[in-house]
Amino acid sequence: MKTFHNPHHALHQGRHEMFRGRLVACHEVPARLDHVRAELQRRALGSLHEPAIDDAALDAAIARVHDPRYVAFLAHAWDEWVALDPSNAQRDALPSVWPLGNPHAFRRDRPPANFAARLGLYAFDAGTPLMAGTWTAARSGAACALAAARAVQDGQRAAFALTRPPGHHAGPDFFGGYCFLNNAAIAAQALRDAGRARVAVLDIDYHHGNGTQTLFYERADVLTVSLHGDPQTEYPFFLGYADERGAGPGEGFNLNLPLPRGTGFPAWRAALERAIRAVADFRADALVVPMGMDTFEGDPISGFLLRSADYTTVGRLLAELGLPTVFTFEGGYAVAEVGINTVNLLEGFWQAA
Ligand code: OKP
Ligand code: ZN
Repeated sequence: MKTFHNPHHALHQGRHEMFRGRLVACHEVPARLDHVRAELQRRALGSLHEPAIDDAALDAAIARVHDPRYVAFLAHAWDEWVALDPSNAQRDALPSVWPLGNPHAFRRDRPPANFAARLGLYAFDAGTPLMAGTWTAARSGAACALAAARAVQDGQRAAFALTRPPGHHAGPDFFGGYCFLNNAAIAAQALRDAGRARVAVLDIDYHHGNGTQTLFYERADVLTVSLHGDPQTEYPFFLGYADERGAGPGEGFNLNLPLPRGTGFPAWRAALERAIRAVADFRADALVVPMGMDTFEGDPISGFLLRSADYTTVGRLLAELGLPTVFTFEGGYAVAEVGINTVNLLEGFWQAA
């Protein structure tokens, strides 16, 4: 198995996120990825690569998923933040004003010139700091996703995009939940564009993959399935219910399996098996797994109770689908254990593949 790791990930290193009226230390830290890479090397699982993708191909793959105005916004965001006030160079950019969805309340068709306002047009939370290196890190992460999709397309059974910031909360023109570019969606679309007729995305992060759901909601060629904490109590709160089944031609091609906080492995596994059956029934030609490791019992911001050994089983169950598979690294904030848990899953997959 090939792992494509993001050599620029540490350029994205937020200081604070807004949480219930306070700025708290960021959970999504560079050490997460370093632990995974170290564990892959320690257990000699597969080979480690930097993505070798040319700029034009990468821009094209990003543009298949994200709106050009949003991409331009991200590319220039830091410079504009600093231009607003030179002392901003010392501070991460976080939004603090948003246009509500009601079309008679606020207009979303007039991106304000004021950059602090424009931040709120594209962000859906105040927990996703943007800094000088964010664009470079996120763009290089998209390159990892594209390289992993190409490796699978070239005949590898599986490939792993080991990158941060994560991606599954990012939509066509929005960021939030620590995510800017949707790496899993970029991989899924790249597989479609390479000729795979039906691609399934099976999101196992603790949090609903709202960005991916939004991106493919009206499409029948990409099945999106997500297993996650019930949005009634869990982030991202405003999407992820079981009655969201897709729309238009995509009707029936989105499956949400929300589970209550406190869910342990037996019930989680039963839901995973249901998700796997949906992927098999769809007759997918390829699989993308947004691989969040925040279902772990020790995760500081999540509420499921999976144990380290369970991830080996998860990997085996995913492998039994028999599909070419791209994994993208998403959440997982129990930093000391995230390497072991991630590699357990990948090793379980590999042993059964
Ligand atoms: C990103 B990914 C915790 C508040 C939660 C956002 C969580 C984003 C999760 N103090 N804030 O899906 O792992
Ligand atoms: Zn998560």
